Amino acid sequence: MPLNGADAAIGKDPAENGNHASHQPNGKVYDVNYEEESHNDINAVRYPDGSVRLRNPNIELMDQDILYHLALGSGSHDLVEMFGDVKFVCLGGTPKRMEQFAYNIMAEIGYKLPCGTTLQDISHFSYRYSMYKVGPVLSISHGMGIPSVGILLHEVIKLMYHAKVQDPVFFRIGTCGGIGNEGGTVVISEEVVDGALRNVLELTVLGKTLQRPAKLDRRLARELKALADPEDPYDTVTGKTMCTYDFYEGQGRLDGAFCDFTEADKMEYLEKIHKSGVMNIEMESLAFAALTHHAGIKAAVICVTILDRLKSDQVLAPREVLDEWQQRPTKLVSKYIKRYLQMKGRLSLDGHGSIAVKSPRRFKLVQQESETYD
Ligand code: R2B
Ligand code: URA
Repeated sequence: MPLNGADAAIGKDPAENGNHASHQPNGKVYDVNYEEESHNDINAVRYPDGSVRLRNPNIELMDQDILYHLALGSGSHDLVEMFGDVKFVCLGGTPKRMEQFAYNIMAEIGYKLPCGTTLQDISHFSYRYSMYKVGPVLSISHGMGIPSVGILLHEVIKLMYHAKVQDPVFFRIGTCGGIGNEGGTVVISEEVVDGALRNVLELTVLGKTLQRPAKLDRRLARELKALADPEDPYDTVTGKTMCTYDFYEGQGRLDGAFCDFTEADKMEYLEKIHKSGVMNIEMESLAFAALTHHAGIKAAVICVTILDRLKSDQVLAPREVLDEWQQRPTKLVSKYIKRYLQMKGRLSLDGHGSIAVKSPRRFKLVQQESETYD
């Protein structure tokens, strides 16, 4: 298949996009001025071979690092053997959807499981998140909201480091409420903002509130948009995504257990954010963009609207319709991954990916620890 303009750009690493955060870790907490410091200090987030470097000097001094919510550990598992070939990390809300995504991507890239085997939830013993691996693709559930995706991202970014993964690309695929976009529209985020239209993630650390810039890779967003099929019976658009800490009051819904504003207040707010370019509202993109940016990881957010918030608060579409809509972002991401692997000649895959135990004793302990506690 001939490559078009979008394909030509696929596969460049973040260094080429100037998409790095850039200060050396020093253990202190302070407000970071990214505009001043994003002068492409790639050394802060990458080793010379392109593998992920952590902005935390503590980790390499630890005897082992237990990735508690993933039920994995650097002492218990051979993470390089298990995950060293990863290129794409796809995150989405629910375990079922991410299991389904893993099967979809398997079909898309022609990955075959050895006879008699099935996909395994690698993080099963955490009972928190689910993780599936299909060749160079990880498919992981992130739960709902910023705290859930934030915890997951800390551990997945550390996993990238321990596994010596080179220049990974992260995607969040999910659902959202449209702002002036009817149900079934695919929105690729160019920017993310909070409920007050600020594009930073606020985090209180040691009693001080710091702000992390929430930035996505614009080029990746454009490449994804270019892959949308004009024949699709729905729109694929790019724009600003609002991320809130709540589904009800935080998104201006009148139908939560509490509501202290009127319908007119709600419409005034939604019209205001619509005018400022907000295309959709969801609940994870701010942390996703801020943490991937801080790690120098190229990332994109692709969501499907399940209603138009200018018309309703309740999700009224039937289950089968919602199921079909939710396939739409996954189709786009699968297409991107397939094109990338085709271009790199990586569609035939090697044997990475089965569970490889380094220390049976530590392996058992990690499983028990993740299993036992709430
Ligand atoms: C979209 O849908 C979920 C709320 O229903 C939330 O995780 C989100 O971002
Ligand atoms: N997810 C959200 O966060 N909001 C919606 O309105 C729909 C899905």
